[in-house]
Amino acid sequence: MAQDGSSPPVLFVVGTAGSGKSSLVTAMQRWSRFLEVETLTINLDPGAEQVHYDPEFDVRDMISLSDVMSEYDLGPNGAQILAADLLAAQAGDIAEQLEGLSGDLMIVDTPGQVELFAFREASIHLIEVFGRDQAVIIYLFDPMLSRSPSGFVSQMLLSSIVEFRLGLPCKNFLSKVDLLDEDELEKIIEWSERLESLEHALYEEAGGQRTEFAISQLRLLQDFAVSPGLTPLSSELEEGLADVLSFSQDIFGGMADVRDGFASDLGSDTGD
Ligand SMILES: Nc1nc2c(ncn2[C@@H]2O[C@H](COP(=O)(O)OP(=O)(O)OP(=O)(O)O)[C@@H](O)[C@H]2O)c(=O)[nH]1
Ligand SMILES: [Mg+2]
Repeated sequence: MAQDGSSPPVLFVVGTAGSGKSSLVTAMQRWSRFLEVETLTINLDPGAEQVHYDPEFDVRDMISLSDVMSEYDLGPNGAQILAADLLAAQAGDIAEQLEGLSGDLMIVDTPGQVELFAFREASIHLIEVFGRDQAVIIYLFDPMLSRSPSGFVSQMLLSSIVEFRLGLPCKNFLSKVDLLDEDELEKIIEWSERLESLEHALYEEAGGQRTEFAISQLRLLQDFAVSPGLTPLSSELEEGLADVLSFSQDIFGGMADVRDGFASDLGSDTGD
């Protein structure tokens, strides 16, 4: 997009398969309409069967996964990888299509499997097309995986790998919190805030095996995190959406119109 300062912040929604990426994009579009905030939605997942938002740009208009599968005789995973590379080769066309778009915020749905977005060189090119200087990662933790200490730690590490690989500011959200009971939610949030409690839980679960390694990694990561901790999110209940918005505001400032509309609708509940 244009690098003249007029481009809106770009939020790349990333997370493991089924973590709730597309639902968050849908919820953000619906919620921000209500606030009269112009949110542009983008689908970068060529494998999406259907999306429930109304995308300003949809990769499926450029690349069809089923065509790639039949044309190159590939299975779904191979086709996804090739589709990502074919897409990057059309970066110029994408840039042209994005050029005409203006809004307050752009939210980008990424391919189902996290490695397709995080590890393919093509994604780095796409991030440049969208504008690296105003981009952030919204990283979604799967709630079911987060219930065990080892599953939680694995997602912390994965999120930091994604942040390192893509080189963008990142904030972690615990997705679909409406599926967790209150005690589970409290426990997971405490793990994200107090490493000692996570360490204790890991010892209990794994009997000390691998625990020290994991905790020392997390301690280091915590020292460098742009935005530490884990924020509850439910696209279903529209909970935590304000925190998604305020993260990008914290990083990029500005968006005065968005902030005003948001504050007047929500009173003091700015989700901080
Ligand atoms: N209860 C509940 N279910 C949710 C929420 N968000 C998403 N889901 C459900 O979780 C499933 C996966 O959601 P998606 O939004 O498709 O997740 P995704 O990360 O885009 O999935 P892939 O692109 O296939 O990897 C769907 O059945 C959604 O309805 C939520 O906040 N609460
Ligand atoms: Mg999806």
